[in-house]
Amino acid sequence: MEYETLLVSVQDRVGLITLNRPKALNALNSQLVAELNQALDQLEADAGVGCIVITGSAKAFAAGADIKEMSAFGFPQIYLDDFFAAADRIGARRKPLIAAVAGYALGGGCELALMCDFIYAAENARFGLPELTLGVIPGIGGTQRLTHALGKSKAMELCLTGRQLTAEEAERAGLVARVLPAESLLDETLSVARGIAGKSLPAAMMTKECVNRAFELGLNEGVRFERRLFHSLFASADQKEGMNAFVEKRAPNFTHR
Ligand code: CO8
Repeated sequence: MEYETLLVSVQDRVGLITLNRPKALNALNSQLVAELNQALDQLEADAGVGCIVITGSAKAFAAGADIKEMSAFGFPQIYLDDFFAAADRIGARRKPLIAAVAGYALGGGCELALMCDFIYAAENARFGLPELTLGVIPGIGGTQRLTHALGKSKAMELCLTGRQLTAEEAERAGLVARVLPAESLLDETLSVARGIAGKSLPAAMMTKECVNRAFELGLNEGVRFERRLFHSLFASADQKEGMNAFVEKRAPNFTHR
């Protein structure tokens, strides 16, 4: 499938999506969001893909939603059209999704990274929600996901001031899983993605589901949910294979990869 705003490839069971609007620093317009969903649909439907990486350029993961596209919109049309509701589908994906962020991840770009399951950042990455500067607020989950990731005080400060976090500060605050040298960001991320894609896919997807439930359920309900999925995996060939392989001191050969 060909896209105008993305480059998409599959190698070693890893789907790689590169945001590709270099002249606009990968600003998210309606076309990019629609194509991103099409690409994710394609990769999620592909049984040969076990993990997906989203990245941008060396200068910008994405510098926000496309201000030029949005500037002329008015209410109630933007409400009637439910503008950018399609972006919510990105955060509802079931296969593991990693963001490899270099350069600017601002506004909608930061929110896109937050929709992924975890973020690896290059040393030059900058995270921020500058929407207030434009007379608006974050609109694709930023006030919620950033607050879950950082806690109230830091999230509130970032939303109210538009201050950008460096990669190092973002890692210290728990927004970013690891900071990597810019030149090895993508290779290292793809290597980690290949490791995940080599595991049992149902178990990886259930892991994602369980961790995400921690944001929605109380502790007891969350643990009960996790226990039910844990029990259900004992109906899978991969559980037998994974555990037998350990006992027999060999690498597992999973069926559902
Ligand atoms: N939208 C459209 N175009 C953009 C954007 C953007 N967000 N960011 C950069 N560009 C364009 C610039 O206009 C410029 O284009 P041109 O060459 O035609 O003038 C080109 O990209 C290069 O940008 P700069 O020349 O500005 O590059 P610099 O290196 O000088 O600066 C910055 C880089 C600091 C990243 C700067 O471009 C900037 O501040 N960009 C805007 C950042 C921003 O405010 N982002 C938030 C946008 S609002 C948002 O994301 C809301 C999300 C929620 C929507 C939900 C709807 C329901």
